[in-house]
Amino acid sequence: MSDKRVCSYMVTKTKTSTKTQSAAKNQPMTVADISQRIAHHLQFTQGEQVCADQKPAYWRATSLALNDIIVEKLQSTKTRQQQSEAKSVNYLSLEYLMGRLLANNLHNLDLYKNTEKALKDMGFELADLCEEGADLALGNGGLGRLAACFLDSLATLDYNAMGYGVHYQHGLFKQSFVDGHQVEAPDMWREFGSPWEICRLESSCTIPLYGYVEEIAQADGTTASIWHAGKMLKGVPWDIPIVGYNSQTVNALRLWECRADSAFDWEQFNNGDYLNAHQQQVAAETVSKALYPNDEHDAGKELRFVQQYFFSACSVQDIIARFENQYGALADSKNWSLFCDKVAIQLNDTHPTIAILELMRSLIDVRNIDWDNAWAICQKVFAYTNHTLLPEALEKWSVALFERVLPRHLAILYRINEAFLNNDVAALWPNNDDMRARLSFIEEGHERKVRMAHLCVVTAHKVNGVAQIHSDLVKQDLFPEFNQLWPTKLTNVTNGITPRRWLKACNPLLSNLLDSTIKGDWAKDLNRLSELENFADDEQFQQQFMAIKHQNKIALSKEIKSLTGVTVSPDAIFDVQIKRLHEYKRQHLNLLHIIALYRRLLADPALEMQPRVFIFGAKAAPGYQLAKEIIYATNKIADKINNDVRIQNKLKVVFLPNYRVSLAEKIIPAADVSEQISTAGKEASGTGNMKLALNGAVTIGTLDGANIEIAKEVGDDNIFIFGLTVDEVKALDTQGYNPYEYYEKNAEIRACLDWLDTDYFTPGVAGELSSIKNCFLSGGDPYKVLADFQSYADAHQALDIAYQNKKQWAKMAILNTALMGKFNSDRSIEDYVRNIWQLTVSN
Ligand code: 26Q
Repeated sequence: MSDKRVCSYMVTKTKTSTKTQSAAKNQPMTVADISQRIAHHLQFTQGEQVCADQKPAYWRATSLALNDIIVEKLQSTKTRQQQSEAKSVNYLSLEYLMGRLLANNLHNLDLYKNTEKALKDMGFELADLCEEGADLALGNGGLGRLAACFLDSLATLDYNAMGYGVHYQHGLFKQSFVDGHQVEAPDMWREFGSPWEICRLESSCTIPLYGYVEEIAQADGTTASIWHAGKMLKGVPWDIPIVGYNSQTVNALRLWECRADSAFDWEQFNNGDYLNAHQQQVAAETVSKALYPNDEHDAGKELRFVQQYFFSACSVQDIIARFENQYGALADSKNWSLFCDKVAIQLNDTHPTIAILELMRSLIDVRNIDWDNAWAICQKVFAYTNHTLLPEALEKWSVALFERVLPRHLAILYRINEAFLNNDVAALWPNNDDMRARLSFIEEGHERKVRMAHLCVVTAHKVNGVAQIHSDLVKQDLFPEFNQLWPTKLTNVTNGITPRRWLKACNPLLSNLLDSTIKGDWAKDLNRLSELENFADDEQFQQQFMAIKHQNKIALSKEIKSLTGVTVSPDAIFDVQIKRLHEYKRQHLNLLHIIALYRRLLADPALEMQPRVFIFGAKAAPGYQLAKEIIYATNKIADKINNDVRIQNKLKVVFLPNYRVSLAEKIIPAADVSEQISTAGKEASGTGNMKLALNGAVTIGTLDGANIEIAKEVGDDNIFIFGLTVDEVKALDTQGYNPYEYYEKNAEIRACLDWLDTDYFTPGVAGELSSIKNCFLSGGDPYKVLADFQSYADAHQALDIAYQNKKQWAKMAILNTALMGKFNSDRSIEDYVRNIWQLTVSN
């Protein structure tokens, strides 16, 4: 690893002619500086071609020009961080949902306005150019977007941080609808390269796997383990700079691309087996080829296991190399404890768990550190975040697979497990085989499996949930025995979102109003928004606030028209449910209620009701049949409703295709109502709930995840809470839940479900939507949709009445924006820093 070589390369690079006066003096860039830099890239990088659509070229030139500035700052950050010797946090995540970078990087560097001017002189609208690049969609949903928000906050707060991830060739699939069905196409985010990436070839690493372990007796009576790997992979890092907002810092997101190890294959090549050597290359590249599109569900595939290991091993090797580069060899015993003082590693769910075993292996086998010291280091360095209680999402890998791919790691895992069972478990529960079996890393049975979460909890010095209720349930229901063993280990860090992307950049009209109303920089200190409380009753402010909402709704209406062909009125209530498609998130509860409203309108066309547009955005995992059927049903029902003249445009339903970060940025500023309707106890936190409320949408939601904390912040008058609580759901389960009872007793539920058996929504094909009815009835309705239906419908009625009172609604919307300060991801990061990572600022 030679990071020093990287430095010298960068120094020469900054001496090129593009470096301008203001950059050298660290002053804000002038419009002329920016124009000059863009022109430079148009001429030399793009090679100035005349073509009809020049937008892509200008987008690229602008991005490259900005990246030059960013890379200079990245280098000065690295120098400063090394000099300060500040502890660093390494965030290990298989997913990062970054979205587009141009607008955010410009805002964070305070270059947006000047770049806008520079481009205007060249005949372009910056806002248009910002729509050009593909989203970086290297993630599925909440967990990946959280990682992206955290990187923004870490850089904004001047912490020394590195994000580690996978350089997937294809991110999350692109979604379209064909006759209402979801169709997936590969994402090609870097088909022609990305202007934001820097390939760090000199920091590449080699990763062994497969093969066997040889035990060799040592003179001192111990045994040494030598792993003879059967295959080698090469990890090539690509860095994406992460620009802090109004801060000193540019950190990096380091993404690993998998290649075949050329040295390894050279022999084969020399032996004349050229094609086979090529085959190796192709096989290796599949490891980082594509993101697994499952969320909340364990895929259980060998390639996914190899992907997780490859990523974890590259990251651990890199962390050690960076440490040794700065502080000297880890094999030197005085540096062991220093490592713990300088390095924190956060595991984003159990996906990177193998990093624990890889660090143990590196310390013991490669650096000759003894077991006890290696274990002590791991326990001090690692912490783990849990994002789910759903049993199907808890990762388990077959022991046979583990043994074949990572024989040495499995041996280490066994030894950690033995020590844990014989020391910790035996001390609290002596001679208790039942407890041993429950807590063991190995689940016995027909196929023996490794419980990844158990290794995480035993190793980590802190384990956190992502909202208070979720963390309480992690303690009570998921890991009660671990909580008994180590009462201070399990803790909470409530999630947050970056106000830079989710207000400043995506909602410029509201941002301007806030700038002119609030003292200080609310985008850095979001609690300042509470000053708005003083304006919540101010009629003039209410009008300004709601006029902006209306403008944003007009813009979204145009987008809806162009994406779906459906005309919607910006005067209607925009009611939004945007998130991955999952039974537990209950898009089908929303749909059932839409069917009920439609029936009511048909029965009484004069029904007093505010016109409403229901807006959905959701991708279903390609293998998740029922989720795909819910999408299909929604599209079919939408079709019928949108074309039914009898209901006089009082109801519209649109399912926007290809929901992703950049689409969220258009929907969220235009939302009046935020649907957060998961079965209580199932949604760990949610973060869309925070984004929508921050932009002045009023929540209709259950007492689940962060909704509970949102309700506490905004107060009961400014949120519509409905449905069973966690305790009531548990009681219903104990008593035995019978969805047929609701079907039989509630005439509206019965009529709506029976309607799905007809061909009303699918002309000529009766029964096409019966699967939806069946999931409520014969399927047992595991997520209690029918039990919550009436309460949900009542809450919607209350919401409809509240919306009729323009002033009351404006006040609610303003207070939602005003009281979201807590959900700044900067606050989450400060919680992690204080309670888990113990970092100091490096500026
Ligand atoms: C596991 C094994 C194999 C393949 C895929 C997976 C996998 C991938 C992604 C399992 C789970 C996920 C993602 C989970 C997720 O996004 N959870 C969400 O995390 C958010 C951030 O904490 C919370 O706000 C949401 O409540 C939670 O659902």
